Amino acid sequence: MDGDSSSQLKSKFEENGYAIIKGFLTEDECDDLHRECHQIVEKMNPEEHSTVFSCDRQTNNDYFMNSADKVRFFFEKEALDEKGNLKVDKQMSLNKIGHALHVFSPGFRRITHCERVRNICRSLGLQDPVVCQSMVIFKPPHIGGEVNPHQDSSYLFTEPKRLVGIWIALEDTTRENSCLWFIPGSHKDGLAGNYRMIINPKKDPEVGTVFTGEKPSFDQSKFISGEVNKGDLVLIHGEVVHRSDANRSDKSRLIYTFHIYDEGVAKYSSQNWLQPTEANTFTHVYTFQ
Ligand SMILES: O=C(O)CCC(=O)C(=O)O
Repeated sequence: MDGDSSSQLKSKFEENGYAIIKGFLTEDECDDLHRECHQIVEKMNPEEHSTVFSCDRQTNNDYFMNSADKVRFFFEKEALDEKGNLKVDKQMSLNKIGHALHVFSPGFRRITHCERVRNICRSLGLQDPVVCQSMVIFKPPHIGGEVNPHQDSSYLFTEPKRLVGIWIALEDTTRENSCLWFIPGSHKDGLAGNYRMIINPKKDPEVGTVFTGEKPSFDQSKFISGEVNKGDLVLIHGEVVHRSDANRSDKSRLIYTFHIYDEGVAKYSSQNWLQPTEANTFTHVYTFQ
């Protein structure tokens, strides 16, 4: 990235709370990650992983809470029958996999720590960017669930707030197959209602997290769509309000995303649901090999 485009990226990001980098990955790189993902799912035995991910009722159990240093599987609600058995092909059944692909899956590990990502972090002026989690989000055809309006800092809080999401389209992403939607500039208002998901202070294996603060509601008329092509990257500020719709189309919408905070200036909250473990999956972008 040259000097000019790098300062333009920073100013767009600071103005809108998100910014799109066209053609970040090549077609081949997207296809390689797609294949890797397919292989991971092929090896999965669905009976061992019957956990649904829902964004209103955050998945709360140990399977989710202990996924910081693993590659775990979370199903779409509509992929399972009332007994928890799969109703669809397993390749079309998942909401997401997470949260340590950036360490344990070679292609995702390589892309997360490549020079292009380092250059983006430098352009944003990040001193010591650390990846704390990574996910593939599937949005399978017909049953891909919606993601309600939210701010990422509600889930991965740092003090001061210094969280950035990196979201990469591995397929074309349109209104039809559920692109992201943003309220431009909403990051400037901070964390609405101080709404946060934190570890349940009362130990309970069934209720791993609770919400604090006031649940915000956001003006639906202010959202604008962020349609992108295969290989494009979207930078997401930790406080920008964003969402995506359910995917009722017959097209899939595969993306890879990871979250970075700046450990050079910010402290990661010990109340966040996802915590560093001995597996050292909080990786430093500038030095991790
Ligand atoms: O990929 C999506 O549809 C939503 C992703 C998102 O909102 C997030 O990762 O914060």
